[in-house]
Amino acid sequence: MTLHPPLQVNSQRLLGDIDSLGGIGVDENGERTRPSFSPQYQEAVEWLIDRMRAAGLRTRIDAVGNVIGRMGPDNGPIVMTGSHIDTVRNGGPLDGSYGVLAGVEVAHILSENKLELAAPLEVVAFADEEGAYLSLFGSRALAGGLAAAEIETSRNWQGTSLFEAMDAYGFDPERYREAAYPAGAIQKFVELHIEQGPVLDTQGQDIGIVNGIVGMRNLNFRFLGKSNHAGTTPMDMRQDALRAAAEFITRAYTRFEEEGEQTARLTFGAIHVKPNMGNVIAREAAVRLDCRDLDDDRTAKIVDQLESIARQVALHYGIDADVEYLSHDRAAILAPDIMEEIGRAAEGLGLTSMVMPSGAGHDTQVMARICKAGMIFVPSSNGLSHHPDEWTDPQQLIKGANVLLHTMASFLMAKKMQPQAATR
Ligand code: HGY
Ligand code: MN
Ligand code: MN
Repeated sequence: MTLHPPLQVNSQRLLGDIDSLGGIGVDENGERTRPSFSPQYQEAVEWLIDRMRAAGLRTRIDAVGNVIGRMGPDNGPIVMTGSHIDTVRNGGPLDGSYGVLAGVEVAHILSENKLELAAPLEVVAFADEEGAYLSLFGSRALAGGLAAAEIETSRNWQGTSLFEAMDAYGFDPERYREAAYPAGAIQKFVELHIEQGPVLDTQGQDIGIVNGIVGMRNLNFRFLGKSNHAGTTPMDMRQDALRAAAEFITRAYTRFEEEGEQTARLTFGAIHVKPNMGNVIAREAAVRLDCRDLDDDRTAKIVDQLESIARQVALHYGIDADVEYLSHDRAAILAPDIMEEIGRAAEGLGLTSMVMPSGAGHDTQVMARICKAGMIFVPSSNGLSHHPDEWTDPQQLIKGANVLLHTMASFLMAKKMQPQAATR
């Protein structure tokens, strides 16, 4: 539904906010790294709370660190938008932050125009979306169903558990269940996000209307051999964990290509070696697997195949191997009526759009378990993301934010009021 004259976000304010938040957590090497439960993240949270309050939102931080801004009626099922402000290591300025700040801007416009809301609006920055400790942690806590063991066992690469990180940051990890919303409390959730892939950019489309989000399985394959001297140990008398891990990775990709998987994605993005010294045969090599597809059965089949390859390789090199299941976020199909509303908003604003799946994981796939959920994409230049050069044309960012504004307004408006045009 579009309003006349059409509401518009304040471009200068939104782009300024994106720039300001993008400057938080940038180290002396110019790298932006803002994992949840870190001092850099805390600085971003404090900045965000100020911006939320300036937009007329009442703010709170829940039991697991989700930052929540609210306006409108005290009761009634909530219309929610949001994303995340944590980043990957050396990440870009838009992944997550764009959706949170566009949500704050929506609130700002609604309050500036004194629009009467039929339902409460909440804008959320979810904790640890990137999974420094546990993938999609904040939305999983908010949606409910998180097991205490997941908080105790999930660790970052340095070995700090989520439990320890929360505790050190000032939260009581035992109280994580308090973050869960009661069933039915949220009626709709919409997330605005950069696509993080090349489709919209190459197809020249303004808006992506997301119909599904891939499921993600994260595992740790550990190869356990024996350290020894690099010079004196004959080649046929070694238990070399790193050589086994290298062969495992190669055979995994070979099998994946032989199977001709088209929609699935396989990534070994990280490896930890002990003792990690050039003149010592590795006693341990842990490789991190990220496997995705819209079809959860397909990723289950792929993981089974990789587990049998790991066992064969370990046998061949006379070493042990084990697998740690880190997280499994199920694929999500998004709500057709929210997709329709996004399409109407884009059309009303004279923008081109296309329906597409998301190859990236998002909090929306968790929220889809408890309410009607939708996602709006804008193009990523050259499809680049999880990279400091992640970039989207500012005009595209504004178009996406206006589509979010109109989509949210259509869900929130009590009656079709004639607001004055917002200030630019
Ligand atoms: O990994 C992802 O897909 C998301 O950016 N956390
Ligand atoms: Mn993201
Ligand atoms: Mn990301």
